[in-house]
Amino acid sequence: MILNDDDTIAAISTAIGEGGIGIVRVSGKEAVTAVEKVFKNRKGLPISKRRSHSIVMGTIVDPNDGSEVDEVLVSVMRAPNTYTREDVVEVNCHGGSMALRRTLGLVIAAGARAAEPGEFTKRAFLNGRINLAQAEAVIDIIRSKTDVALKTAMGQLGGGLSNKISAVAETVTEALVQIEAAVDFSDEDIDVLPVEGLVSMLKDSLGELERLLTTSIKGRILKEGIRTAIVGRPNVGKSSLLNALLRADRAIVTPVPGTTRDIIEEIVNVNGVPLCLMDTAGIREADGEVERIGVELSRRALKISELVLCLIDGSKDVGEEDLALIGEIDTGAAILVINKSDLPQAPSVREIRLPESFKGQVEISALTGAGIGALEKAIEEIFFGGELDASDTAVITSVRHEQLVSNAAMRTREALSLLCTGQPEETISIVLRDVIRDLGEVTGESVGEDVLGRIFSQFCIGK
Ligand SMILES: Nc1nc2c(ncn2[C@@H]2O[C@H](COP(=O)(O)OP(=O)(O)OP(=O)(O)O)[C@@H](O)[C@H]2O)c(=O)[nH]1
Ligand SMILES: [Mg+2]
Repeated sequence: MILNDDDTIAAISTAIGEGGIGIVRVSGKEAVTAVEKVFKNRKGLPISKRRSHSIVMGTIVDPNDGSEVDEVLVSVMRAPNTYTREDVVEVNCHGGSMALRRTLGLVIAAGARAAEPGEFTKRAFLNGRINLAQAEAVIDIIRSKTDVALKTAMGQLGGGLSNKISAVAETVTEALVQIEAAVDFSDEDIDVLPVEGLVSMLKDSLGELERLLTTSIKGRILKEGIRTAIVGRPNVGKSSLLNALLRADRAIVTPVPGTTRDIIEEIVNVNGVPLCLMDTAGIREADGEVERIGVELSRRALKISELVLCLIDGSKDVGEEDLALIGEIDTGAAILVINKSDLPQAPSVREIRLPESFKGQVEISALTGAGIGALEKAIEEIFFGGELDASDTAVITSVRHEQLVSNAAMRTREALSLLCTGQPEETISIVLRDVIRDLGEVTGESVGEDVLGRIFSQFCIGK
């Protein structure tokens, strides 16, 4: 791997816009000297003479004309105990975009270069402070929308997943070493391959990989939330249900059928399960352009969702349109939600035949809140069998990791079958090398520039 040891990078690391403070971060060999050229402290030693991890107050001054740009606090952190393992200097400016941009411009003129997205974290990875899976966890932490997602990402940053993967890679490497040792003896017509021991090592590894793969659905859910659409005919109480689950008046509720037109999206936390909840326009033969578009959007939401909460009004007889809609929901998971249980119930509601996609049926009143708890329980039950354990830190949350682990599992299975059918050691060793390479790509031990480029380009500049 190529390491641009020599250049020093700089970027505004805080969000754009006005804020209490904003930070220009500089990392690399010239970090201290570059900042020193544009910084004047009130008293004491220049920053190059300060001890590591100290903070100095002073002013950013344009060396060209001596004009003062901002009053700042400068933190000096010397390698290797820093985010990037290089010298890092952070200039805490007043959080206006002008002060930050001018400070960054001056630091760049003084010898730094503008950092690419994720380049600080990339350096932390290249310099060996964190592995690739941990670097990816940094993006997940930034993007976390729920407590559980944050907790899972923190687990990954702490090495939860990488440790498991490395342990498997180690076992497979050990098996490979034994197999390759046998190749060296293959001329001597003696059976040196400890097949039984190898089979058990590979079986253990396969078991662990398969177990990790089972966490991937849960991992993705924890990270992104379950895409959930609330659908039903107009006026059945969809928006009221969204509000009840959110415990806030988010969507407009009126007695007029056809109130909701646009899709309203909110993240809600249901017993620790994050739902990306979509309230939709009531589905019916629409009158008018706006409503027609709304109904189209509802149908699209229905298609892309992983969970459908199909709502009917329990106080009214079930109509053709209700049945047609229920029939449409034939894939994924759905729950029939019978609303308005506070009103006298129509008997026909109990006789609905549900397609297999329906995993349950719950009676609620979005108005009084009755049954909302039971609905939440039903949702948790569908996705986690009622046992959501967010404390498991070895969870696969990214598609990239899932593909690599799945490939590794497939190749391990193949190696096992080659081993059991007495195939040549050379063939088995090729397959095992693939397994080790795939696992190494998760943690970044064997990974190309292109993969790195793709991963770090998802970061924001300054991270
Ligand atoms: N009695 C009773 N009324 C309810 C209940 N839930 C909703 N309503 C009423 O039903 C009417 C429609 O509620 P909404 O939540 O706007 O229904 P919607 O399905 O979003 O309607 P559209 O957006 O028009 O498709 C309102 O007057 C609500 O107050 C309930 O559980 N019990
Ligand atoms: Mg509505």
